[in-house]
Amino acid sequence: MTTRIKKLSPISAVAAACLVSLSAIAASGPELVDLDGDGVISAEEIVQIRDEYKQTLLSAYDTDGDGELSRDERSAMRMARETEMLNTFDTDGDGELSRDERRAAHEERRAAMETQLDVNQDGVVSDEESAGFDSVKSERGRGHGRDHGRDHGGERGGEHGGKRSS
Ligand SMILES: [Ca+2]
Ligand SMILES: [Ca+2]
Ligand SMILES: [Ca+2]
Repeated sequence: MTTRIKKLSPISAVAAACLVSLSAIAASGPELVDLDGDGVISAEEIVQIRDEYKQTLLSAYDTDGDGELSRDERSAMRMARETEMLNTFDTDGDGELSRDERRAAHEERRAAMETQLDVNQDGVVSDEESAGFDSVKSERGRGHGRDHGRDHGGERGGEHGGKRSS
């Protein structure tokens, strides 16, 4: 007796099909890749990928080309993202995301993230594999939003000593 394992869920099929569209990019976030091929996705790699992702979004939604996203441009981006979320996860087609649908979206993203982090594809995200992501995540959790104290008073009046006799 063989059990058929149905691995291809409709959701991931749709997600894969949507990779071409920019709104899909906006909805799904950047894909994490082990850029230097050392087997782990380091915090630096994640930062770099996110920066590039921001650039992608910027070039996609910066319609007036001034190099930043205005409020209108941002809301256009958000709309595209939401539409994409609906297209992908509104499984009952009622035009909004129920709690279950949101959860499914969340799960899907988490699964995708884990697949990406599992660089050696052994089905397990090891501590090494998740370390970079974890450190970026905790950093983001802490210093979110406001730029509080850009430089914490590094050099204050440093005229000190330095007598030289030649
Ligand atoms: Ca790496
Ligand atoms: Ca729905
Ligand atoms: Ca792994």
